[in-house]
This record gives sequence, structure tokens and C-alpha cells, in this order.
Amino acid sequence: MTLNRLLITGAAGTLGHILRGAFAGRFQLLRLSDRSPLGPTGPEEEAITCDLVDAASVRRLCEGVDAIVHLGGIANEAAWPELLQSNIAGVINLYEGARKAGVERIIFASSNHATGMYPNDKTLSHETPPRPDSRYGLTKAFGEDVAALYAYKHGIRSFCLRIGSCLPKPDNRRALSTWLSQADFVRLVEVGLSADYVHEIAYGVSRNTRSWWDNSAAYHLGYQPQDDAEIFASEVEAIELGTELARGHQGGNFVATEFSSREAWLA
Ligand code: NAI
Ligand code: 15L
Repeated sequence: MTLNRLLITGAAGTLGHILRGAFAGRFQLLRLSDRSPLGPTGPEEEAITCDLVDAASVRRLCEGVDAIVHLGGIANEAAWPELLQSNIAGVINLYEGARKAGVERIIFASSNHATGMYPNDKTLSHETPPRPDSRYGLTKAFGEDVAALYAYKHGIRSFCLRIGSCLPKPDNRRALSTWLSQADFVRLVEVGLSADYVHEIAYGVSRNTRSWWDNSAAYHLGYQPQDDAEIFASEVEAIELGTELARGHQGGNFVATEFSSREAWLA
């Protein structure tokens, strides 16, 4: 990696902790930000408390870094007011702050829920248009488009990761398809920090035997996942999601949440 100064938003969260550990000592500066406490800092670390809804603070946050891994935001389905602040205003503020600060590249944590309404028997790729399964998924689809605007118009390289299920190990049958091991997550972010692209969409998934996603674009950029959820199959195969709707669609439970009476027509 030739980048020296990296900002991670959402650094107090689950994936933030993973990256913070993996990147310790590898950058001149690791700037960590969240609205929640970040704990004591290491030698090259800097911790900045910042709410993504505050455009002026986000602008300052972006100053002096080469690249950003944008993990900050609401990570599940939520009411509109929360999502509008953290995921919509948040991603706009982040990209606008990055543009003004001259940041070279951003890795944006999108989600598989941007395409969660596709059925399980369809293989998706980086070219598959969004089919969000939730307000949350829609905010991620929006973020991917914000990324495209700032990539093609303003030259900020943008790597959008439609992350599956980043867990220590798969916890149910669905995750045998969607699992992203923590080590492969770090590998994918490393690709985002070093590869040559303008605006790219990739699935955040390990090399799972049962994957629903053709991740050849990410492979082309150099992603070489090492893990396969299949080794956990005997442990979790019998753990099924609760409804047929959730079992039949890629977004799982997000699809079934608040589903309307047109279920039969859409199934
Ligand atoms: P998390 O909820 O553990 O971390 C998100 C962090 O963002 C939290 O520490 C929270 O305080 C911070 N945050 C939320 N709103 C904020 C705001 N307005 N200003 C500043 N900070 C704010 O989530 P996790 O699992 O670490 O996910 C990180 C990112 O990856 C999220 O954007 C999530 O949507 C995305 N993702 C994660 C997946 C997973 O399997 N963990 C799957 C798909 C997407
Ligand atoms: C996500 O986008 C969520 O942030 C995470 O908590 C999981 O629900 C994941 O998707 C998933 O689909 O398993």
C-alpha cells in the first residue's frame, strides 16, 4: 500500500475494530472516527469524535488523509429520520468533505441489502442494478450513486463493497452463501486501497461454494479470498430463517420485515 494517511469512519463499530487491529502500525497516520467512544489510541492513531451529520466537522475530519474507509452509519433497518441523518446526509457529507480535502480514494461500506430483493436462484454481479430490500438497503444504493458522482465527476476513486455477512463464522444456512470472513474483509479493503479503478462495485464475500455472487470484478482487481463458509456447513445448515419469503430472497429477514400483502404476487 502506498497510501500513508488513512481515515476510518465508524471505527468504534464491529468492522472498524477489525480494520483497526489489522492496520495497526501499517500507516503513518490511522485516523479513527465515530460518534461513539474510540478508546485509548496507539502510536500512529488519532481518534476524532464526529457525527457524520455535521458537515463542517466531517469536512475537517477529511483534511490531510489520502484515503477513507467509510464504515460509519446505521448498519441495520431503521426509521427514516435516523437513516436520513447517518446514511444519507452522512455519505453526502463524507464525499463532499473528501472532495474539498483532495482525498484520493474512498472505500464505501455498501451492503448486500442494496440487492436483497433478488431471489436466491439468481446470480448477481457488480453490474446488477440495486433492488433494495429495506430503507437501509436503499440508503446503501444511494451511497453507491453518490460514489459514482464523485468518482466520475470529481476523480475520487470509489470502491463500493456490497458486504454480505461479516462474522467470525457463518451462523445459519443463509450465511453459507453470504459469509465474509474477517480476514477476507481485510483483504478486500486492501485491494480497495491499492487497485486501479474509478468506480467499482464488489461483493464483500468469501470464496463460498454456495455464493450467490459473481465477484469476478473484484478478482480482476486482485481480490483473492482465502475462506469458504462450506467448512461450517454441517454446523449451521439446519439453522434456517423463519419465513419462506426470507429463505427465498438474498436479503433474508430484511425482505420479510414489513412486507406488504402483495407477498403472493411477488413470490
Ligand atoms: P456497527 O454498527 O458495528 O458500526 C457502525 C458504526 O457507525 C458505529 O460505531 C456507530 O456509532 C457509527 N455511526 C452510526 N451513525 C453515525 C453517525 N451519524 N456519525 C458517526 N458515526 C456513526 O456496524 P458494522 O457491522 O461495523 O458495519 C460497518 C459498515 O458496514 C456499516 O456501514 C454497515 O452498514 C456495513 N455493513 C456491515 C455488514 C456486516 O456484516 N457487519 C454487512 C453489510 C454492510
Ligand atoms: C448488513 O448489512 C448488516 O449490517 C449486518 O448486520 C448483517 O445483517 C448483514 O447485512 C447480513 O445480511 O447478514
